Amino acid sequence: MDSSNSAKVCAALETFRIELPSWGFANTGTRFGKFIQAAAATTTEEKFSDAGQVHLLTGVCPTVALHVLWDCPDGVKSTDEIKGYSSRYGVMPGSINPNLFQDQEYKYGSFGNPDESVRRRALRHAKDSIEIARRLNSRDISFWFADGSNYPGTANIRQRKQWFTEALKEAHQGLSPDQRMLVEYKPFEPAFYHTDIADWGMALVLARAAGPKAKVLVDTGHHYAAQNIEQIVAWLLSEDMLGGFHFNDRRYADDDLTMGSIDPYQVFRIFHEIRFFEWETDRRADIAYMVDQSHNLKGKIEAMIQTVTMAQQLFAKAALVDGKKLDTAQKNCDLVGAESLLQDAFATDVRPAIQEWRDSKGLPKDPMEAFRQSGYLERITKERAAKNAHNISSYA
Ligand code: PSV
Ligand code: MN
Repeated sequence: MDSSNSAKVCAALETFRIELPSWGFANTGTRFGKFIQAAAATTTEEKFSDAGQVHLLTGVCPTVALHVLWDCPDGVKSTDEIKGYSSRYGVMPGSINPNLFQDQEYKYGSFGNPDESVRRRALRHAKDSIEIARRLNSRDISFWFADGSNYPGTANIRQRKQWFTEALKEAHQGLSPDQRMLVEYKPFEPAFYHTDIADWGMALVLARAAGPKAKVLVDTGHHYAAQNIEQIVAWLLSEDMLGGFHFNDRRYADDDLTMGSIDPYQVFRIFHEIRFFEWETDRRADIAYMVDQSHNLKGKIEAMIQTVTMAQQLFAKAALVDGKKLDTAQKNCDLVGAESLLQDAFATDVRPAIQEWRDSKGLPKDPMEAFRQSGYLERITKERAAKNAHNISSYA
């Protein structure tokens, strides 16, 4: 790679940070059962410790996303403990994810539940989550709703839209000036006939209604197969409504596989749209890059390191597309020329330049190898095996 490309890769990496999900270090599974790993994290402290390892070795994951019900067992009171984990393990709390889907009360929905007392309870949880975020200095409160219905005719879709609008507006009023509300959409699962926020358009309408600090969150697994995600990204950018991403890959549904494992070109195209927007507007897009993955079979920390490494590679490749040349090719309708600019960037091996960058930061050139040599996995496997052995449970 020539030195100007190397410099582009390094400059891009300086700006790239990606947030890890606490739940990616925990035992997870499918609706058919959980596969328990001896080294999996079962406490918030262990999740911070594991996320801290990934940050130590990669240097680009300073924050960890928290899921309120799973990570803040005492709600708002958990925040002191969490601050302690944060300073002990060198990673800060990141986005705060309210849990509006797991309690029995939410069987027929949260903000969209026909029962007013359940809607109020959901709103209380949303406000508590905002307070947790405030105490932890977290900027983003990230809302995903499992609300929806399984059978035609069983839910008043327009009424539920109204309830969502009202609740999101009220939650928005509780935000501090520097906080943001992210609204995530998903067209299926666990509801299979309709979900209340099924796509980016619905999320956009609700975020606009909620208030100026609400933006849309794009989870790459939450689309129908073959949907053009980078076009959605381009539209949200042009509307100034793109707040963040949950990255994961998929083959069929919301598979939560490792980012870039199935279709790395898809992620590259997303990053390209963002870089091209930044080149054209000469301003940085304010986007929270986050991982949302469940590693059912792979070792969790290794899978996370693999994810971060892949994310850096794809971001760096996108930085190699020459905005000016692309703009000219597009204006001249030079289709092959324009497309080749993307293809050539994607085909460039950016790994040596990334290694150089890591070296210049005092980071291991190969974070995976460094992790395997570190002895961390052996230590936590010993420490956690007995606890995990008693954790066998199944959804079946
Ligand atoms: C739902 O599928 C989702 O993508 C939401 O972001 C949740 O918060 C997350 O997964 C974890 O279950
Ligand atoms: Mn998600």
